[in-house]
Amino acid sequence: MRLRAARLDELELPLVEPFETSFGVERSRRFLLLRLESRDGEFGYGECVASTEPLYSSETVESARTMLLGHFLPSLLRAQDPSSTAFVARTQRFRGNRMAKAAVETALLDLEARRAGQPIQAMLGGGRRRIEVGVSVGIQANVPALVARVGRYLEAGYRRIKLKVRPGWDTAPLRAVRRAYPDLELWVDANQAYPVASVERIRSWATRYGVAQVEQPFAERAIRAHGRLAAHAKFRVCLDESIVDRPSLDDAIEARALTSLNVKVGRVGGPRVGLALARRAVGARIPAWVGGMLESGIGRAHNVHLASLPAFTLPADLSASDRYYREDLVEPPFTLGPGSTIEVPRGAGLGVTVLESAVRRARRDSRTLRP
Ligand code: OSB
Ligand code: MG
Repeated sequence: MRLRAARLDELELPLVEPFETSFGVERSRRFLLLRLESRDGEFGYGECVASTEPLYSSETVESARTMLLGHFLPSLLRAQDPSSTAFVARTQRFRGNRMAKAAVETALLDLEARRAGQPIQAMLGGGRRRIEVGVSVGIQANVPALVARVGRYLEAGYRRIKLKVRPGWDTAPLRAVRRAYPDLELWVDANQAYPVASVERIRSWATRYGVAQVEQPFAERAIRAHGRLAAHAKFRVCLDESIVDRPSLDDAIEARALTSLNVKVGRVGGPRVGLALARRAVGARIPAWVGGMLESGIGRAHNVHLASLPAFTLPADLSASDRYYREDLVEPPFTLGPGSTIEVPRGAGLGVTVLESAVRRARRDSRTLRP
């Protein structure tokens, strides 16, 4: 396979409603979209999940653009072997920049799968036809608004709800949601917002309100504090930001700091590493699941294929298109099916059609590199 072009677009898509976390509020998502084209006329898309500001991780749209245009894409276009596995091997020695790397690996994987006439799922080893999903609910203006928001997601068919929490938005929202929906499977995610001194307080409210999983309450380097919370807990302790590679996962497992693993393709630097981490966790009897970063239908399709592999057993943070964007970039849009599931597309590559007209409408900038 030879490459003909790499197009890097910057897009902006307005969210259907603002998404507030302990990091702040997002009203629209600005992100990079990579389109690779082979000489034989096939193409592949990859989405970069780096956001405008370095809040979730140190990467940003600007840092990823610099690395992609200045390093990863020129070397890919020059490479003797432009395959996704060779790309991963060549860029392993470069530190960090995992979201930028993941954008390239996913685009190559889509391209390779299309050329092979197979869904990405099959290229990764094969998996389920449908995946179980939940929904991540941002911090709302007040508690009644949250209860109403959760109610609408339950009516839409979501069976697992993840509430974003932070100090000052935890006990009152949880009490109200639990009172309104006594049997609901409830997870929380704090995105590192709590000081490590709050282990006992978190344990107390998470137990009282029947929270099944507490995600990343402490700073990404605070592995021991997560271990203290996980000890004797009635709920799972999930790590997200803390786990970026194999050594960080091995150390966290040894410290008994996690009882659930959130795998995000961007955070760990690509789907193959993500799959290897999930398998490592499962080997230690820690369940894994696929997290999301408010991706468009393109990044979400990649996530859906990954989440269909047998290593992933807990419901993913991958919701229907209409939970994120009024006009998604793919056709057909993702919809919620029976049992809180999303169907894995069956066609070659991503298995969904990328709407170039929608990409053009959302485009703010575009650069094309050639060999
Ligand atoms: O921590 O899981 C997170 C979105 C942006 C940054 C961090 C996170 C999230 C989500 C979104 O929870 C989940 C989704 O894409 O549905
Ligand atoms: Mg998280």
